[in-house]
Amino acid sequence: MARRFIVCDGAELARLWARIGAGESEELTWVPRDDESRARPPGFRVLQGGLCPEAIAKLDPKDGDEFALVSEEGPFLRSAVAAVSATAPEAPVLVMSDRVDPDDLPEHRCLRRTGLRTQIRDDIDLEFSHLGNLQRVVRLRDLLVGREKVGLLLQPDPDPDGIACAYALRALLGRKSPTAPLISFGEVKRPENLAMVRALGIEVRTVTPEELDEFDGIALVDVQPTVFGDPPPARVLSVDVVIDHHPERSGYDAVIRDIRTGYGATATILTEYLQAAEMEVRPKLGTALLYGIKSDTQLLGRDTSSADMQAFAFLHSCHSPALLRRIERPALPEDGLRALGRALSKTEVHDGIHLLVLGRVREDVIPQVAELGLQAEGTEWAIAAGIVGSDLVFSVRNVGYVRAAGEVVRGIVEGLGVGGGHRSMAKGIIPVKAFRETHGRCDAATVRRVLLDAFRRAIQGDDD
Ligand SMILES: [Mn+2]
Repeated sequence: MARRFIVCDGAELARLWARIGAGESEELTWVPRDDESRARPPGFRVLQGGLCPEAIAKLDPKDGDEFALVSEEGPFLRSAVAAVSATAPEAPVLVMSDRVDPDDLPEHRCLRRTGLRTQIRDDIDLEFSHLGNLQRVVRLRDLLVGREKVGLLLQPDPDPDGIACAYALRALLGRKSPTAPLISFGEVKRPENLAMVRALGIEVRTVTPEELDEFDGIALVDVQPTVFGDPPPARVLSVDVVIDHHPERSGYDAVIRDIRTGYGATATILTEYLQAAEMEVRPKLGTALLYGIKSDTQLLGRDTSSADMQAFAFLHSCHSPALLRRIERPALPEDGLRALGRALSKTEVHDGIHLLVLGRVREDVIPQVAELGLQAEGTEWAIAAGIVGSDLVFSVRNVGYVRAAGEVVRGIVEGLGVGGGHRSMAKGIIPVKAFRETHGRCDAATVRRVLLDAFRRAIQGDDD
């Protein structure tokens, strides 16, 4: 087995190392300072002959062995690096020092510097941050333990972040849906949100403000009371819990309030709670939280903090890839596939624009077709359009280095319908009636011609 030679400067650092506990393959040596007695730190032996190539040679370093040099003193570290280089030029060197700059060390091809104390310090700070989260969990549980029925209130048209958070909070409180239902003033509508509640088997109940009276506890996640109207229903202005990452609002009371505006998702806060409370995160919950973070941050792009990254990494190890796939790629219905087939038979990519007109389809087919359209060779913009109810709905995807999709779509629907989105994905809705009034008809050929024209103009700017 390859060995690690640890060379400590003085008894204090050697004792610190001994207290932390040496690794199995570590050979511990120390160089006593002039003023130090030779009282041997446990497990350590003196580096015979001091810091010189001969002393290092006596350790008999072999191929694959490594060195750690532990000191806060430049002269010590410079001699140590030089001595190792002279004896074992190929051996990697880890310098552990909080004070000495790597630039002040002799040239070495395989040398890393890290702080010994800062290493431990970082871990201590992390533990205190866990402790703070544990305290929040304890308070949450204390506050709600005696309540009969706690409503977990989400924003209207609840999104994956909110749904995942309520689901996690319910687990943290040790409750099931009868005593802690997910509730909202508006139903889950967007296809991707519906796909999530279906795949996870989570129920979100739509309630009226009056129905809040049946709850003797209310917790808001991923939302704050003042979002619910102007003025909001009186009952939500005084609640038990608010956990959110949106900008902090005033004008309401909450016994417990945890708002972290620097976070990309509220699911990150709940993930930290689960970690702090050392709760087992089952695949369903792990997948819900992972998807919550993924969708709120556009896969760790927009507004992502390092806390989101860490929560995501943790959740990645306990989520179910199959379940995530089912949420993100809902099964396409047969008639949707046939509509896609007809649209593909007319596929053309013009000026980087790939437009697929589907006719009447289920709404969730449209974004999936737009995704697919982006794969066509030469495509910078993919648009899938279809009729849903009495609306013309279109989804837009782009390659990411062109104009922002949301901006383009807002320009196109202006005066006709609604639209918006982000850098690389967007959605527009135009009532068929409004489309007909402006363009005469709303058949596939007209939709194709009008959308292509509009996108060309919007993407290329106003040079025609
Ligand atoms: Mn959110």
